[in-house]
Amino acid sequence: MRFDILTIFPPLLESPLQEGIIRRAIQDGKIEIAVHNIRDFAVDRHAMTDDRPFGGGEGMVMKPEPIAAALQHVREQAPGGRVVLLSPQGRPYTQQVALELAAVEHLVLICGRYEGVDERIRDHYVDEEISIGDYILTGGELAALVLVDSITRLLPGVLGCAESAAQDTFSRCLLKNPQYTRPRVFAGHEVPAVLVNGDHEAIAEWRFVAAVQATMTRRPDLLAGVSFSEKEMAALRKKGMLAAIGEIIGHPVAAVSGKAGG
Ligand code: 9D3
Repeated sequence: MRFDILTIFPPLLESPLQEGIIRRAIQDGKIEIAVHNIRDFAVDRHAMTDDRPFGGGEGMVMKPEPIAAALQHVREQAPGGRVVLLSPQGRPYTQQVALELAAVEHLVLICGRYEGVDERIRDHYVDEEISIGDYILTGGELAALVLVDSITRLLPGVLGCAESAAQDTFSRCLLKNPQYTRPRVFAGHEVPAVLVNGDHEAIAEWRFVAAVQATMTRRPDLLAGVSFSEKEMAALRKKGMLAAIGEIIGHPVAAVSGKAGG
């Protein structure tokens, strides 16, 4: 998958894209990321990328020509590509949207700044507009990083185990179970015994139950649409959790045949 990112602050994007799973995905050729400085495509001799709004009003607006020229440059390098404008007015970004975008071969991400971009860019160059949440950022750069990060980890072969993203508890609306690493006893605090006794069946059940527990306490709203296999239901019932979830969602938990247990 190819990402082209248009920004007036390329350094904001550099180091986050040079570490960890993203770095490895680039090295392995799973993704390609090109960051383009919109200022390089400015049309006047002062390389201005913003200007005052017609009709007056607060702040500055990003000029259309540099963005259009940067998009033109990207198209010359790689035609096609879905053009996404990161903006507070956009469609809310969710795991569902990440899955949708992970199926696209080429994404072009435009990072807005100031009060926004000239409406004609939105009207004639942008395929969709995305917001990463209801809070105010100083620009679209961090949002672009959120998209690159969440999409990249969904691509085949990017995570260590190819299946690990598909089996993610999050893709079925559960939070992750708590994680532990060595040492087994840290400052007198022990790792749950089940995780170190080598019973893989028991470990799988513990992880599942712990994920549901975390979700019940921290994000009970996520349980609204959840369903469990018979095996999972049995594990929850044993802990008295099935009834508790029923209380939270307002109706008995539904069993689903398709989901593998554990
Ligand atoms: C204080 C300025 N606001 C007037 C009510 C409008 C505004 C313009 C530009 C607010 C934020 C921004 C910059 N933000 C983004 O470009 C952005 C963003 C965000 O702020 N929140 C969540 N997702 C995104 S994606 C891009």
